[in-house]
Amino acid sequence: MVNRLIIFGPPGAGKGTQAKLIAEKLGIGHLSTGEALRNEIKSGSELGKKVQEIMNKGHLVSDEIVIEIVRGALKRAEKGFILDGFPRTLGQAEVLEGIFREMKIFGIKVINLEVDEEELIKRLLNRAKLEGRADDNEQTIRNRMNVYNRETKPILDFYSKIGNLKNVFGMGSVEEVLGRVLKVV
Ligand code: B4P
Repeated sequence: MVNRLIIFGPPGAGKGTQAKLIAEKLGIGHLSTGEALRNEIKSGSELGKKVQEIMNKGHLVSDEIVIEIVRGALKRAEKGFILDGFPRTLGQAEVLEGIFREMKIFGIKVINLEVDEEELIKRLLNRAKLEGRADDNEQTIRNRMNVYNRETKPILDFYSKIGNLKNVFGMGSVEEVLGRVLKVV
């Protein structure tokens, strides 16, 4: 089993859901940049206030902020890691490759969860009811989908060329998807 993973996919694909289960199963660290940013907001810091404004519009937080979070978390992840929500731009993917080289981290696998757009919107609207996340209203969800298609999806080509991309069908129950992911890692 590979213990250095990146989980990738559009908003609502189930990255957070699967990453948590995979991390438990493999005994590795779960690093969610979305979660780390939400914690920064909760802390009430000046940085948190800036982050909140950006996330509530469905936009991406600046690379500098997210890269610092990731660098710190990778240093602490001695038993391996699953990165969830990072990278989200080609720039972040390139910086991440540099960090991996610098920290001598090799043999990474990228899991891409494939889910229909209609199902994504349904899941996010449902999450809005359950968790009341400020970025889960219909207008923001549409913005996040556009941002994903424009800025995040091109990363798939990057990983496909490196040769470590594994596509996983992300429809069906959480357990079914987990089973498929565990098969490819
Ligand atoms: P994230 O926290 O990463 O959230 P997400 O992409 O919307 O959702 P995810 O794919 O994790 O779905 P989940 O498991 O919750 O990002 C939020 C924001 O943070 C971004 O918009 C951005 O502003 C900022 N951000 C984060 N990383 C950044 C970065 N690197 N750079 C810049 N900005 C960054 O699943 C969704 C719902 O579906 C849940 O309710 C879940 O219970 C349900 N679900 C999951 N699997 C299911 C299944 N198989 N069947 C039915 N429902 C399912």
